[in-house]
Amino acid sequence: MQIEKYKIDELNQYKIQQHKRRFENVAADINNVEDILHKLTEFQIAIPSWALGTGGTRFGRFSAGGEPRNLEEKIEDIGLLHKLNNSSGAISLHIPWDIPSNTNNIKVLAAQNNLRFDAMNSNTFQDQPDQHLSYKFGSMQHVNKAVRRQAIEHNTDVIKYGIELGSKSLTVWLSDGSNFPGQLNFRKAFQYTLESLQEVYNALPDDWKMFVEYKAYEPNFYSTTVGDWGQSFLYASKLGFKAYTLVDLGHHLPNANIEQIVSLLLMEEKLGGFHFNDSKYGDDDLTVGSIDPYQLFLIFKELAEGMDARGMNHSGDLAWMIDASHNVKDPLEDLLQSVEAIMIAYAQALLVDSTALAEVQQLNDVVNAQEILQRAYRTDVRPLVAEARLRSGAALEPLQLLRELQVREILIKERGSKTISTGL
Ligand code: RM4
Ligand code: MN
Ligand code: MN
Repeated sequence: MQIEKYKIDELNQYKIQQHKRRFENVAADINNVEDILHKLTEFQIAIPSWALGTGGTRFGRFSAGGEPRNLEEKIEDIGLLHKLNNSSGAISLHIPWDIPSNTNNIKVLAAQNNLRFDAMNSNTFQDQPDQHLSYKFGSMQHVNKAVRRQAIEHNTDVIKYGIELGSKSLTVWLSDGSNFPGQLNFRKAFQYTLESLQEVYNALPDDWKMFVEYKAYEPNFYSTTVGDWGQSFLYASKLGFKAYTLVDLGHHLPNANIEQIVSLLLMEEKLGGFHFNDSKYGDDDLTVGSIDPYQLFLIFKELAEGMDARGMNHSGDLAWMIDASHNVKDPLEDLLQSVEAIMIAYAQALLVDSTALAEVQQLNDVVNAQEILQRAYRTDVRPLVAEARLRSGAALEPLQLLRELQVREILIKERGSKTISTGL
């Protein structure tokens, strides 16, 4: 399915008066509005190839129908999203779920949809049907050298696919750990993992980055070998300058201060990228911003300020990705909501008066510090985000247009109602 540009323009035209009123209202109080709009237009968030099928949990999965049957259809889906919002111009692939059958065709298709290839993701947390040795007791940490070798080779294969596609980074998330006390020697598990990661690191092209993603628990419940940002930071530091920590918002213990973690990782030049989602309890994989939008804003405030302090480019210098987050929602609708929530938090962060904040911090004026943050957070920035979209030819209201164009109904007609996508 394709969305013709004139359909976007038609609905925009219908909404334009209302939009202009709202935009002018908020823009009147912002002196660097053009700069903010430029940053919003530039900002791109990668869509994961494994989040386009209907989600659910390991207990059940309730398909909405029309799920993409292959990588080509996944790219088509992301192309639709990008056409609607002009903010999701990249795809992040999970291997072996999405091995391209013909790399050249895939590259052409991605280019036609204005998409680039973001980080490649490896998978040593599941056993594949044709796999020789099992990952039941871990992969890179495994006591058996042959299992570690298999995991290393899988990762170097993923790098090869990525090179062919033009990706520039590898995300390694390991489910390695233990379920019971005594099961593992922690130091050995760390050393084996480090040695294995080092071999993968050595296979990276010069202009690639490697992201070491941490997770507090699940599927292992007693210990996790890359369990928190401290451990990830340790691996990344020992590996070298191409290795970074990746923060997945669902991978912390309850009430962790993620914005502080982000701030310090940025200071140490070890923050590589993000997986956005939201959670109430653990790795719930809920839509980013659906549970705690204030936390998302606080994270973005640290990101914007920390990146500015180091002269970094907001859009290109970190890898911005969404992780699976749709659960019972239509995945395309969920992804539009996710991107919108990220753009809103980013726009709010750009509104923070950082000079005034630094001054009141120096005076220990706690009350005004809160006022400054919440003034930005409570500004309705949706018209700014919409204006950035309008200027780049995308839809003023992507979600509404998706429904009006009956995208899901058309995809069901094209692909059938019983299709199942690869992924979790
Ligand atoms: C993990 C982690 C990884 C993702 C898998 C599917 O919990 O978030 O980033 O690749 O799930
Ligand atoms: Mn993740
Ligand atoms: Mn996760």
